[in-house]
Amino acid sequence: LPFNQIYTYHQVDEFLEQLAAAYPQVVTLVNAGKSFEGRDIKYVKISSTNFQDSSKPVVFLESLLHAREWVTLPATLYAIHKLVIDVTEQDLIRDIDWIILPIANPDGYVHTHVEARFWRKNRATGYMIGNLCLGVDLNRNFDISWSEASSNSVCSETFHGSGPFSEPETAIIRDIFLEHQGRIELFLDIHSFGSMILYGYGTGQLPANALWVNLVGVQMAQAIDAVKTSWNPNYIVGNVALVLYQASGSAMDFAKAAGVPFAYTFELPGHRFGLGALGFLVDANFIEQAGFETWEVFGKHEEYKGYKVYNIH
Ligand code: 0X9
Ligand code: ZN
Repeated sequence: LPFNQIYTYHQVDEFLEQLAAAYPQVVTLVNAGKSFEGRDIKYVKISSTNFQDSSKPVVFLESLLHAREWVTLPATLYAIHKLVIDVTEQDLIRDIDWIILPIANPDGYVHTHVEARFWRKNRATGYMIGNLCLGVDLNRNFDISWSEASSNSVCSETFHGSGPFSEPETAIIRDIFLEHQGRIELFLDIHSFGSMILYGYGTGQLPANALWVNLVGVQMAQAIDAVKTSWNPNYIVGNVALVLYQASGSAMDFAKAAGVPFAYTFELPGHRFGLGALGFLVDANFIEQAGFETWEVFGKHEEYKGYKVYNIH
């Protein structure tokens, strides 16, 4: 699978199926359930010991919770590639088990390919006003501080749904956290854009281990900045509610509440000539780069030392 283009839902699905068939010792493909429109939401478990050794920490990577943020897909696909196909850091599959969910919002993602490139939310129709306005912002639909800093209008881009986990897509992610509770040490919710590594609760509080979370975040940013393209800015690391804005019901907040000590929202870089929403467009030159530079946070983990720092929480 070359990493110089953005794959469709079906292409990703086919890739995951073929990967699981070709590497049955290492890859377990899980069909976690169906989206609102009935598409399968699949993730891979990657492990040199078939996920059995519960003393191993788990790293959970997820992309495309927001449909239009296409550049996040090569980041998770490249991680899969480096853990299964082109393994250059053996210790990463020896010491860590991985959960990687490339398309968290399949209905929205398909919609951005066939209908509306800048669609963000899922495609839930149950909230429509006549035939106006649909979709829930999945990153406002988790139960932590639900509805405190989000919209109750279905026409809003940050509509939080009728209640926590009203949407099948967020319930599926919740269940992944609960199923592996106690083992997930690091969660990256990969978004775009803005070149940011964000942590903390969406309503402004910081977790008790915030100093460590900041330290690891800074190390991750340095690892990426060391190889980034000249035209992209350096990553900014900080408290999400200060650096970006307040938001309740996010996946990152749920991760922390479910006991994940290191939870981040990544905002990958935007299109270099994209102003406003055009930042979501993908620069062909950057697709490959987006994959391998995000991978630096793991591939260069001797500097990053993420999973070693976890022992201190
Ligand atoms: O608004 C979001 O959901 C994320 N930004 S995006 O441009 N990709 O939509 C940021 C979420 C950060 N989390 C919190 N603010 N809690
Ligand atoms: Zn997003």
